[in-house]
Amino acid sequence: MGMKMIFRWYTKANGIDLGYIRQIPGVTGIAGELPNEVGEIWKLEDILALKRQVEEYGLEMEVIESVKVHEDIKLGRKSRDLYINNYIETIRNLGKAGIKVVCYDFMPVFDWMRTETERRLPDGSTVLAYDHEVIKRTDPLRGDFALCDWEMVYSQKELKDLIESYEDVGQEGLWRNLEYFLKAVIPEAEKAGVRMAMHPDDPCWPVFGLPRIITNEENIDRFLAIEDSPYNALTFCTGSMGCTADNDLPRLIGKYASADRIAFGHVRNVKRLSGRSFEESAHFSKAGSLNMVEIMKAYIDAGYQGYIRPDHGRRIWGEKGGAGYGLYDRALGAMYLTGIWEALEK
Ligand SMILES: [Mn+2]
Repeated sequence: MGMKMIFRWYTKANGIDLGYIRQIPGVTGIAGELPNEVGEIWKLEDILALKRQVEEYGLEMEVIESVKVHEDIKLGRKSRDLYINNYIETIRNLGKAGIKVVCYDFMPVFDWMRTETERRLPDGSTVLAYDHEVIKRTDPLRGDFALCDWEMVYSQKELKDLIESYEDVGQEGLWRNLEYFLKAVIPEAEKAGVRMAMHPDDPCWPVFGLPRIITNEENIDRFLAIEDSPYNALTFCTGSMGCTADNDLPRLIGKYASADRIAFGHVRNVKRLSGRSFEESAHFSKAGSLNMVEIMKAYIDAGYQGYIRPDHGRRIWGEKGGAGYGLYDRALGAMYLTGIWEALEK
């Protein structure tokens, strides 16, 4: 197999046992993280300690997901240079520890956005869901914000200040701030041997009037052209890009993987509902709107050698905690994707 199947693993006291992850056939490593505050430098010794912990279970840690970008960078505030320097220092340390790929995103304020974390499907499992009508009638500035965990990340005042700051930045301002970030970081990432892998916006359109730019082919082309280097790459997420039928996923995977601009693939299904609403689903093609065989075939046809992981799973078999990131359904997803890959390859 040319690609490496990995599994996202959170550094939590009560997180998923690495010993369980190694029991999923075909999974050779994890995408790891450190619990640092956004903007802090990741210390080399901490990264190495985490890597050793993972390797004790016979698993690799060559991918980090994610190193978050400080809001001051996205907003283009004066303090951004300090945070960009810290970011570069983190990338250098990750490179020294043998990390090959860093997943990150450039979404203002919220990264993923859903309106429910426990929508029950007919089979009794629960999934994350996004109801566009709920988003349209929600105004986070009015204080009626009660969406999926974010109210625990920001206070009402912080949220208000942030959202108002982005009104001045706008879509083109966000592009300029991304360009400033990439011009500084990509040459250093290249020296460090670390591929920066941008995750698309999830969902791939603006929410609450906040700008979002990594959403479609035109914008991804624009993003990749800012620094024309394999180190300025994508985490191609089929679940995020697949929120709209406008994105032709197999064609885009073929295009970007052939050009060596995909460093990491998040492969999962999503079920598109009416309007812009959607719910997450099992990885199985029939469970959602995406053709997973065509998606995996696009990777194989492009000769893809990078990392792939199953993405969000349902909550099944009585599992608690970690919305989207339990063990069981993601393990089924990994196995299903590996099966498609093997069948196509043989
Ligand atoms: Mn993803």
